[in-house]
Amino acid sequence: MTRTALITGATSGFGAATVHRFAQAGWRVIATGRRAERLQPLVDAYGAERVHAAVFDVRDTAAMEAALAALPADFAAIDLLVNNAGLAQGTAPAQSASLDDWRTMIDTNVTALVTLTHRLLPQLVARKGAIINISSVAGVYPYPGGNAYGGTKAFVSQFSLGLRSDLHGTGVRVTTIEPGMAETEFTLVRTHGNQAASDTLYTGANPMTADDIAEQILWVANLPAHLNINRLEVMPVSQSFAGFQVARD
Ligand code: NDP
Ligand code: 8X3
Repeated sequence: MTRTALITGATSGFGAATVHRFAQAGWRVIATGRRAERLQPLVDAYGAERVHAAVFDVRDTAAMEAALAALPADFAAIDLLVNNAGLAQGTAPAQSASLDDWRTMIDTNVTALVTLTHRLLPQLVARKGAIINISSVAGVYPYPGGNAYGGTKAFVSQFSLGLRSDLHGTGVRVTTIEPGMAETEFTLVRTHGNQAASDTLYTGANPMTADDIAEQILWVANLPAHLNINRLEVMPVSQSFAGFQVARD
């Protein structure tokens, strides 16, 4: 039986790579994002019977509802929700960070994620489906400038574990993937469009790729129904941990 996945943030990075991987593996995919011109090529590549583009801002609940109501019949029964849409904005210390940036991250990474999850839970329970939430190592290990972004991702990881508890006995699987550094548009967005900063971060660092993460998402989704990966933390070999810092008088 063909399964259907709804993948948010499919216009770029992990989400776009995941659409390719799932469509190639025979899934039906609902690909979402704001940039319609990035979604149409996915439909063109695999056909409208394999990929459906749903254009909406995840923070706009009415638009989200309208997109779900407009799903073609073949895409209406969702087996897997991949909550991937998200962003970091800013790297400044908390005391000089932009409150607008913080609110954008919370609205996108937290509020929109729980809204879509809440909306789809009844059918995921009915279908014994699965949820894969994209968190980050930034939600596990603090680093300077990670402040609100790390906070949103800590929420995603803990919310996922809470879902596991509440969904006990339903057969619904919930996984958090917590990636470290991967080269996507992530840093371009985080720096409000500074391509040079993005290039500097990734050059020579052998970061993970979007395909690396897409492969893990597909692996998790294809595991036997009696197995649940609770959390999967993954980094490039080139990235590890720094120590505690001490401020002296
Ligand atoms: P990209 O910037 O390449 O992709 C982000 C995606 O999220 C885009 O498709 C974008 O679509 C979508 N998105 C952002 N805001 C909204 C919105 N308001 N409404 C709808 N869609 C939105 O980054 P990544 O692929 O790297 O990021 C994907 C996820 O992975 C994020 O949650 C990120 O926090 C997480 N992550 C990334 C890591 C990395 O190093 N790259 C590491 C760990 C986690 P559009 O702008 O078209 O709407
Ligand atoms: C982003 C991962 O390592 O850039 O979620 O903080 S990292």
